[in-house]
Amino acid sequence: MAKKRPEGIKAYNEPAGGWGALKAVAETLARQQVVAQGTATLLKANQPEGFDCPGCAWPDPKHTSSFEFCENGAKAITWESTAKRVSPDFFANHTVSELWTWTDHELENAGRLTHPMIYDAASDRYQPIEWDDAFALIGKQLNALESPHQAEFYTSGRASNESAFLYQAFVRAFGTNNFPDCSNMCHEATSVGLPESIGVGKGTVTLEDFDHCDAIFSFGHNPGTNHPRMMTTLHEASRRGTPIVVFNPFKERALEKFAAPQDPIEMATFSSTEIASAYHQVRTGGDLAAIKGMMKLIFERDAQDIANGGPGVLDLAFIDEHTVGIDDLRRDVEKTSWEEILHFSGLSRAAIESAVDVYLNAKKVILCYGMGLTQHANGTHNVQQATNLLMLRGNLGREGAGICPVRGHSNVQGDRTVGITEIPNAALLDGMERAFGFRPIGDKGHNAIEAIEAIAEGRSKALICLGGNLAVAMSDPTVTFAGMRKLDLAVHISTKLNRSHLLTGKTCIVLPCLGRTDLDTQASGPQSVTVEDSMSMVHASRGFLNPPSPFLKSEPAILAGIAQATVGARYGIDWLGLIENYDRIREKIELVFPDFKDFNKRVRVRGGFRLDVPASYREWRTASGKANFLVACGLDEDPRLKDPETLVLATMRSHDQYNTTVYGLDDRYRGVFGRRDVIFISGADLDARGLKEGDRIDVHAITETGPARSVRGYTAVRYDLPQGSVGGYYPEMNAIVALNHYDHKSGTPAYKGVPVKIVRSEAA
Ligand SMILES: Nc1nc2c(c(=O)[nH]1)N[C@H]1C(S)=C(S)[C@@H](COP(=O)(O)OP(=O)(O)OC[C@H]3O[C@@H](n4cnc5c(=O)[nH]c(N)nc54)[C@H](O)[C@@H]3O)O[C@H]1N2
Ligand SMILES: Nc1nc2c(c(=O)[nH]1)N[C@H]1C(S)=C(S)[C@@H](COP(=O)(O)OP(=O)(O)OC[C@H]3O[C@@H](n4cnc5c(=O)[nH]c(N)nc54)[C@H](O)[C@@H]3O)O[C@H]1N2
Ligand SMILES: [Mo]
Repeated sequence: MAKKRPEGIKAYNEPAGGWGALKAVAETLARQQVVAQGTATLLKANQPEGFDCPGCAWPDPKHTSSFEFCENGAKAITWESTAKRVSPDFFANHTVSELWTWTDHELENAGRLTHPMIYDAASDRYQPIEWDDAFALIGKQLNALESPHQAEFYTSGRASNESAFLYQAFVRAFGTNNFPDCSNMCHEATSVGLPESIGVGKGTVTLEDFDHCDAIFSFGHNPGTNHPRMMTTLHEASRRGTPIVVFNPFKERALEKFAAPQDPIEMATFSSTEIASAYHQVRTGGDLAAIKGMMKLIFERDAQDIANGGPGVLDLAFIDEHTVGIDDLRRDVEKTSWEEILHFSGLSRAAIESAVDVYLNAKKVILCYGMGLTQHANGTHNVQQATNLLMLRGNLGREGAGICPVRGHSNVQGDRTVGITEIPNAALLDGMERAFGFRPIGDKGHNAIEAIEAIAEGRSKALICLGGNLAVAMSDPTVTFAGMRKLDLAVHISTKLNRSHLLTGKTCIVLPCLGRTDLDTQASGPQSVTVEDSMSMVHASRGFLNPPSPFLKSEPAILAGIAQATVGARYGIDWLGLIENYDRIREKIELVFPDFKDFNKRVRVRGGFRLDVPASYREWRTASGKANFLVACGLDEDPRLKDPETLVLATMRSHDQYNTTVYGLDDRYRGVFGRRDVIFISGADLDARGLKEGDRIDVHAITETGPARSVRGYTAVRYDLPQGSVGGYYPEMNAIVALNHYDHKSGTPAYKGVPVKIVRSEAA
């Protein structure tokens, strides 16, 4: 007889996508009380005349105007176009202390913010404030700081190019480079790692390359949930017979089996397509070992082939002409023992051999990756070793081949392109001088972790957030929350209420803004904004819904208001004039970044245009002028993992959330319904601890310094995982991620590599 499973836990045997996805969308529409115009909204997502879906950064297929169905895109859109409202009445009815007791889901589910609000400590409530008064107060307080470096300016990746550019111009005119950014918590290992390897911090492939590749390698991303439109690409590739080799400790359902909702036959016949041709359940943090193992074999096969009179298996022409460093890489890989490789990767030698077979059989390989590679203490090394693997066979800068970091937020890549960076280079400073007539300072500013450290230590006293939910997204809520409560000034430009808004310091202001789907009308009429997707395509996005309240402003309008009140006429910048017509902002973008030549013209062409990615045509903007094979010594991500009692926890997204936005409590593809208080753990690890599925457990972070960090009373869910690897949901699990647990090359928090101990709950 089957054992009874814990409440809400059952195996999900359906393919991903399919009817389950359609049903989920229907339920979401009902839950969000989406008004009639909202349903039509879905049809305008990612259309040439429509808006860019705020769901993810996967590119749109060229020349299509057919509707691309995406369950999680639909959730993101309906969540924004909901009929629910958070009005001044709402705040009058709920104190901040009361709201604090609400869940993250309940806070955002209350609806769209409708008025600018300011916190009143005496009544413990947010109260309405006029826009101009809010701007004046913000300007006054920013100018009262001893130094501009006492302020932090956070960006979340939904901001359009226009708002991000205006923001950085304002902050640089104000006088600091403190630009913590959600990208710092996400693909920073890419932004730091790839320039060292190939001279550009972006992916090299286009969507069309997927039509031409003959193998796809996928490391550490979950497209069925986080980039559902990527499933169309993988589904097509699989049907063409292209092998798809997956490395992931979790058997993500969509990577196993997918039914395309746009495929009438699969829908009508309840059939589906196998996606992964091979699924390697690498140990969490074991990718470096797996990739080095692959490279070790490739060198061995090369030597064998040459010994047998063959030409070898490396692309010597590419290596000679385009790269440096292969000898150092070969030495490092040769001295890495198989014993270590198998131990750290958790894979068998046969598995690694089979991956190499696929790799060597393919002439054109694309390697995709996500947070499973970047959010580790050695995240930058992971990215660079993956790049080495491609370079050995010249799988860069030619059709059907290349590296494909799968980005997060819909415009996280664009925000960086247009100047959100704490380390401005000379080109940016020159460009700013050209466009605005002043040269910003070049000192390094704060990234996300440094910003929180500065806030926690009281060195930074003001925080402006352009979107996002920094407090909840960041590691270590104990330190982060306490720091944010000490701020003299916190300003949140947001669409919805979230926990960061409730960390009220002295002055705390929430400014409601338009979202992607809303019509944005300025003095010259309706405006479009632009975004850049994961493959460097820039295109326009225009919302069309009536804004949720007449009191909302667009992000650029809010930023111009703050800039005007803070830096005013300093440097003679006409902030308010710039927003009358966003073409004017784009003209400035073009002046700063020559890559945006003829921006206003090119963005009006259907489908937009691609920004220059020199590595995609084999031009290497590195110090050596070549692509660099880089060495990462050792395989051990974290010495604390040596202890056999220690498990490594990956904190991940469920199928029903967008980062800190929790839409609902189901994680359908992983078979979890109506709850999030679970830890996924292998049968072997349960047995080793005398535990069984359903037991209540406590998870303790292993820390040498600082306070003990634990989450308690979670339910153990037996899961097909490599021994030693466990998983839990973000953001809840941030409670056990120390602030100083990050990749020291890039500053990316190691959210996927948290050393923990798991014991029977004391609360049981
Ligand atoms: N619906 C929805 N869409 C989203 C988001 C969302 O929250 N919801 N978030 C957006 C953002 S900002 C981002 S950055 C992306 C995130 O998209 P993903 O990169 O897919 O992020 P995660 O869900 O955190 O985890 C990815 C995968 O990494 C695997 N993994 C964990 N540790 C390891 C490891 O050590 N090695 C390997 N090989 N795999 C590992 C996990 O099993 C999981 O399948 O999605 C974007 N799109
Ligand atoms: N443990 C753990 N922590 C993680 C991660 C992880 O995998 N594990 N992932 C990390 C990653 S990859 C990322 S990107 C960060 C995400 O960090 P953030 O980007 O800071 O967080 P989000 O949850 O995306 O932000 C949600 C809020 O954005 C606001 N918002 C939504 N749309 C708009 C808009 O159009 N304009 C404006 N101004 N505001 C808007 C809403 O008010 C909403 O409450 O979290 C990181 N934290
Ligand atoms: Mo992200």
